[in-house]
Amino acid sequence: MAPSLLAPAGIILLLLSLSAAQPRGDNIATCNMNDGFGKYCPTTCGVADYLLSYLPGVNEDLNTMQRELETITNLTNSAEETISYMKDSATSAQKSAPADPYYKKSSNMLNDVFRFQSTIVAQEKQIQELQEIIASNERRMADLKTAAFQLQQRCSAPCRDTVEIQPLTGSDCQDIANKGATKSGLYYVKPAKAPEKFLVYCEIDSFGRGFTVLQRRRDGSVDFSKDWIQYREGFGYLSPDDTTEFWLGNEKIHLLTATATVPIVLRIELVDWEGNKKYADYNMFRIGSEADKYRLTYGYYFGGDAGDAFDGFDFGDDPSDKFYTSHNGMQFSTVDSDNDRYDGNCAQQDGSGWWMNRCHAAHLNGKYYQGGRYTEKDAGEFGFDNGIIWVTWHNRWYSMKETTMKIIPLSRIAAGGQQAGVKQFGGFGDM
Ligand SMILES: [Ca+2]
Repeated sequence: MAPSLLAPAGIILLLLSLSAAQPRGDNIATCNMNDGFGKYCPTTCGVADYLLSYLPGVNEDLNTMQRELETITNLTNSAEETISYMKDSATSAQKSAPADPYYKKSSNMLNDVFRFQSTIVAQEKQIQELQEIIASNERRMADLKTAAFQLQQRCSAPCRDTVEIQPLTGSDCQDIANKGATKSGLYYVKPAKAPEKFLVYCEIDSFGRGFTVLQRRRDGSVDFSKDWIQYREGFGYLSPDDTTEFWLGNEKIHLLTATATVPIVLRIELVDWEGNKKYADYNMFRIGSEADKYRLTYGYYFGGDAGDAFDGFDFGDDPSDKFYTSHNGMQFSTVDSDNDRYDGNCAQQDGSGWWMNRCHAAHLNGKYYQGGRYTEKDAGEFGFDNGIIWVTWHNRWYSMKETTMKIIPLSRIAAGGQQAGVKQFGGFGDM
């Protein structure tokens, strides 16, 4: 009897733990920062991350319930067998009860029968209890499924009610600006060969230039140590007021650049920990397809005051330093996809995703170091975790405070003159 009582106790504990877990899903309605969704719209991987974080727990709970139910079924079967046996015994005892000479024996047998009958009643009661527990478990599982379904529905349209998305759309932000948009914010774009529209942050300035923003680092609030799929799909948060960190996603960057019919300029903007701002422009910027591991190519360094770090840097260790730290033509690497020119895996060493060579002189997805300074002591799981690098500016291992990667058609970059571009850049960060 004892083991059969232990099992329901275990189930009750399990149910308690499930009911305790359930309200976590309900918090998503408010999308609060502490519950995985951040302040604004998560990118695809933000939602996936959140759901995936629940998956192991839910799977384990379901497996545990399954096991408990099997145990109960076994116990029920064995109880039924016992009852059946008891009934048979009682019947045969009654049948075999002879007349007077065997009165005493018969009486004993009858007592046995009564005892068996009371046992049967007790067993039946227990079976009923077990059946109630099963029914309750089934109800809980149904509730859990409903909750999971609601969670999925919420995640499919995250936070739209709290985020202002501009109505104009276009192939990119310049297209949207050309249609008359004057306000920076979140817009849907659909490049020529994109299967569906997707959300981007458009930085639209007073010259009518519409930059499509690919990457933002601001405060280290988003972990850039992500895998291939996350870098492909994008991660972090897009915000209408440009306050959050994100990687737009390699597939989207590919669609925005590779299918463009005009030359595209990549503008990189950097802010150091003293508040100084610099930039670098690359013309004919293009990211290849996933089949080509999102290879980075550009035509030439188009200017800027931050220096041409994409061209590599002579660190003074080896004559081939510059060659092996250049980035033009490099494929994208992540912790789980090594496409670099190094024996090891640069992305794994740095815990990031980037167009690694062997390894880099520019690395804007590196680890975020508050204050910008770091040393060999800042070793990660696999080695020396490099910071956010644009080595041609500070000429040493210095990690940036803020970075932006954004694109615009070449024909518009100089609208209002290159000086205007610099002036515009001076305002970045206060928007
Ligand atoms: Ca390698």
